[in-house]
Amino acid sequence: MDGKHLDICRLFEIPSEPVRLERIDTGHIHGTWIVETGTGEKYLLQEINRLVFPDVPGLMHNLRTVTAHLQHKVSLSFKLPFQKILTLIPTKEGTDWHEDTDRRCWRMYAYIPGTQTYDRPTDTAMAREAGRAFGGFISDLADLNPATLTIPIHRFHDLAWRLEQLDRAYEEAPQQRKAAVTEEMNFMHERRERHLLLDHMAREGRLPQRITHNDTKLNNLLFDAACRAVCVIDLDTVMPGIVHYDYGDALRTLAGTAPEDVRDLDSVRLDMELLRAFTEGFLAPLQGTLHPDEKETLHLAPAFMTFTQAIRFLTDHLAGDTYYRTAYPGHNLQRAQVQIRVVEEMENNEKTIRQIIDDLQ
Ligand code: GN1
Ligand code: MG
Repeated sequence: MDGKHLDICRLFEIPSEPVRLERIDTGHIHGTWIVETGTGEKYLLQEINRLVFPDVPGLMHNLRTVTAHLQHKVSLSFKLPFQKILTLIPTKEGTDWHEDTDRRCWRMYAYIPGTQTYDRPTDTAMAREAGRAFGGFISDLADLNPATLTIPIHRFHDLAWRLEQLDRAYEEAPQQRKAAVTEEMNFMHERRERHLLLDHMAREGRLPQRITHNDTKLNNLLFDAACRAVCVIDLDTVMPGIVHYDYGDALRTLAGTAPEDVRDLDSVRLDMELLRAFTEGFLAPLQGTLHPDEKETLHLAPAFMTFTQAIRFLTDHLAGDTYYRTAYPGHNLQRAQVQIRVVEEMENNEKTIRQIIDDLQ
């Protein structure tokens, strides 16, 4: 057991002595531990990845602002009784995070008992619930002024910039790595114009800016035993964006039939029933909110977001795996190859996706 982590836990406002820690590794960015106290309560300790989030005060300001806004919705009974909001536990000094002598930053959350995360949906009911939760998240934040938030990561879903980053990483990569990604690089360059369309529209202000979550993978939702989506987590990238980011990124992990890093690329397919169920759930809370231009272009979002993610994984592979946590050499390349397969499936099914969206209007 790591004494240092328990010492950190003691700095937070928890009613009894922390005694046990268990690391969980579902996220690719921060370090996360479940903390158990002598009296059996649980908390989540997180070390903030400062390479990814250098502006910790800005990040924590966003978290505080967004969770307070959502909590206000609960107090007005705008939420269903089982729905929970991520809750920060302050330090004993009353701050939202602790910076230690090594400049490492730590924060703590209340643990929501009886819940778990899933990397893949078990059925269409779960996909529909996920849709409802992420669509509801955008709708709950529609009356929060975007100007109250800082931008935690600039150009996060900016495809043109991601493509530049990819080209730079490729130029700077060792020859051997370059040679091994010829097929993937060709794929990215063949497809870039097609996917830049949505990027251009967002940049030119032709699509409304909303507060979006921006990291809507399925495992950023907590589900209870009845498979209801209880809580939206991982709020670090909440910032102004377009609805396409959340719709598209969610389908990347929700509608593919295999994990994000599966070895067998032939197992990667798109499950249109999961996609339909997610879309139903997502659009319901946004009924009456979306602009016709958003509805007209939403079908482009799944391939756009998956393409952007493929580029990010490939860039990190070329740059020597400095961003995403990896479990083995080539892990990011594997992830990029899976995303490429998903993009192909999404492109091939673009008409059907459009039909599904249209049928739900
Ligand atoms: C990261 O933190 P996590 O694992 O939920 C990443 C997302 C990617 C995702 C890919 C801040 O999310 O943008 O889509 O990995 N978060 C950040 O699985 O870069
Ligand atoms: Mg996460």
